[in-house]
Amino acid sequence: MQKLSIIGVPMDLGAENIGVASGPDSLRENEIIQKLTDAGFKITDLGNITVKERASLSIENPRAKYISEICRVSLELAEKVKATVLKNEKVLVIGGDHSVCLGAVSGASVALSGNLGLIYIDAHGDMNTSKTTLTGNIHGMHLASLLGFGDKKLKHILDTTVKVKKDFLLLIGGNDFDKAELELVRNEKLDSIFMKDILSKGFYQVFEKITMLSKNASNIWVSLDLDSIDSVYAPAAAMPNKAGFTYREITILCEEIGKSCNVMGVDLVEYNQQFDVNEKTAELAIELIIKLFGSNYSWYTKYLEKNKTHDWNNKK
Ligand SMILES: [Mn+2]
Repeated sequence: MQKLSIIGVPMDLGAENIGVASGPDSLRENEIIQKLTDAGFKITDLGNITVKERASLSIENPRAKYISEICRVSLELAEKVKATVLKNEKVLVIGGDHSVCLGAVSGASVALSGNLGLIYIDAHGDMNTSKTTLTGNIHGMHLASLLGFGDKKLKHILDTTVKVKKDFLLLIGGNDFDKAELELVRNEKLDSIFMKDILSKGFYQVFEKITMLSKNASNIWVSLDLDSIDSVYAPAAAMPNKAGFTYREITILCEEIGKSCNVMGVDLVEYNQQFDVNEKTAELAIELIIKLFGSNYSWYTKYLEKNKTHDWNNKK
């Protein structure tokens, strides 16, 4: 049975105060551990990393708010992820805001000596630096750091290597990129499929690019920001998106990734329980995580399980 460790990072310091710190415990309340176990994984819950309260901290640098605490948490997370990957276990990191991706991917990359592809599903670029940022929020910068750009403190988590090589990155579902981020995508020739590309050319190219990346990178990390999903289906995304993926699109996308790639880690970020409607975002998040790790879970699998009255394979 495939082993999978869960690490919660209740950190919201990378964003404005948007209520995402309760993400890990909310998903546990929605029985993520039981559901992953039912889907065929042997789960170890490593608990939550302790993050200092926003009120107890001061902003030293308004262009990279709470950078010291974010770097401290990222290092602790990176060490935990690295140790787990070295034991040949899969990892699920539950945020928190998207800046938890920095420590998670840094730890996995160092454990795998940089042989790590990153599939980044997000409406935003998260590729500003402390020079180009409009908000000073680090959840809009960590991807630039993972690619080796921007502030040294952020890009040198664990060591000074570049954590994600440019041709090992695939951006999917972009809608709202800042000017500086679009320039970076263009100048560095980053592989990206914006929502507009999907609408104009169809999903086929997305599947093609996923297959290509899985051939180049034998290990894949998936970073899933809930704001890539239409707010009808994911109302509890911290920054709700009216133009994101539908339920049909995001479930099939995650299923395809899970089937065609060796997904060794996932971070699921930007969940705000306060906005949820009958827990539907939490339930969708759990479904997508299970699909990304190559197994299945949906209303249909539950329906079949509940209604199974006869074992057709048993000839008696
Ligand atoms: Mn994001």
